[in-house]
Amino acid sequence: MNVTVIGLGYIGLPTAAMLACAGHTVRGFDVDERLITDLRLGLVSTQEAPVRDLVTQAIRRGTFRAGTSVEPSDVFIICVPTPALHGRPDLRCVIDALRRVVAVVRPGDAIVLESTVPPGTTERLVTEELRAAGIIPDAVRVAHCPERVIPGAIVEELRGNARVIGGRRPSDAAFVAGLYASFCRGEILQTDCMTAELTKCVENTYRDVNIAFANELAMLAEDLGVDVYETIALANRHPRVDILMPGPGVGGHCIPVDPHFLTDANPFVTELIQSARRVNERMPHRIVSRICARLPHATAGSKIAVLGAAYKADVDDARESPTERIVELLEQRGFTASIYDPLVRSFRFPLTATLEEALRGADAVVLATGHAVFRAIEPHRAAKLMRGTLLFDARNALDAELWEAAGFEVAVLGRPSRDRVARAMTA
Ligand code: SAJ
Repeated sequence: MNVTVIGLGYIGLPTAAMLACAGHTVRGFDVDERLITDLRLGLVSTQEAPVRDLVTQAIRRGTFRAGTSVEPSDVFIICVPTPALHGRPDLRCVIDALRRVVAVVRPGDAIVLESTVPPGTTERLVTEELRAAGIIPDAVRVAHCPERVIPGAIVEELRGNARVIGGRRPSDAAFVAGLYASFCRGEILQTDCMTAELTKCVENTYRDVNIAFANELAMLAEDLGVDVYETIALANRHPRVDILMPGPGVGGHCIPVDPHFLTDANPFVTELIQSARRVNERMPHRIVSRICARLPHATAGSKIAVLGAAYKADVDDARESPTERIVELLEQRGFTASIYDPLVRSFRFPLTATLEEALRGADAVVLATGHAVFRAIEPHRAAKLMRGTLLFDARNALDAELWEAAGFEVAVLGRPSRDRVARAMTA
């Protein structure tokens, strides 16, 4: 088939390449002209090696071309961002993409929306845009096929994950299912548009609520003087319990956003979802309060080294990263934050060029992202560079004993301090 993929970001680009390698003729469109120029030159700038390899392969085969306009095609797949603006879904990119599609769409073509949207959006927007262009909506096939891949394992999950395809009519879902079956080895589950939209939002909201539960347990465990990681590990040995891990908050462009699509649909019946959001949003406060409690003699301008700007381990993406809020709160309290992340290229706050620069003269160091490179830091070297001796590990990712042996006072989110444990045991 001739397929056009609109939006060549972390989902659209690998999807386009996957289809091109499966034998389709694929054209990619993006509003970012520099990205198009780079792709035409064969330059693929993504940190995930399998994505780079796949896109390079598709370009070499000649079945994938990037362009600056949307041209006629059998299928149009829209993979553009749908952020939340002040807690409400911002659908401007989807509308812009749809307008480009309806300008060239022909009867019998299919429009597939992969972007996460609030329930009811696909049918409503596509119908509105087709009508506005004078096209009878029923003449076009329409489906919502939410992306489900996790950054860090995109290619593997694109191939292997089950897909949910919601069609406006069962025949629309069946048509699109045929296309996705050409590269997806996972099960392809067909339903209607609204169910597919709700399912996607539910998946990410489930994760947000589960992490909020873990974060609440971390705070409770600290107060009780118990190690939350041991507790979660033991509870997860129950065959029907699966609690996620606490952390400094929930980042990324999906999980902190998608629950709003549900709460916005009905604020009165989504109290649990709203509470979970609040718990996760407050985690940076908890971390900064614990750091401040440990640095009672810190003066204005005391330096805190923050390791990690990415929203999670081993990715280069810093969107909605909890580090942003941690830095804001540290600065509000008069600290100077020096942030180091060797994977991230652009961040709201300046990043130091080296680890040494971040640590030199610091009164404390906070681990905000569990990158593998941070686990390789030599604590003795860090101790020599720093002025203070506090390590706050918000990811439970570092070897506390090793850091303590190098003279650090180690505080871990969800773990009581060791002196507190000792006091409790002698009481
Ligand atoms: N996090 C925790 N504790 C955990 C797991 C994650 O605090 O136990 C934090 C991470 O540090 C990060 C945030 O949650 O800040 C989100 O990370 P993630 O790895 O849970 O998810 P994403 O945002 O990278 O990808 C999610 C995935 N959704 C689900 O697993 C249900 C992915 O499959 C979706 O395709 C993606 O959102 C999306 O684009 O919607």
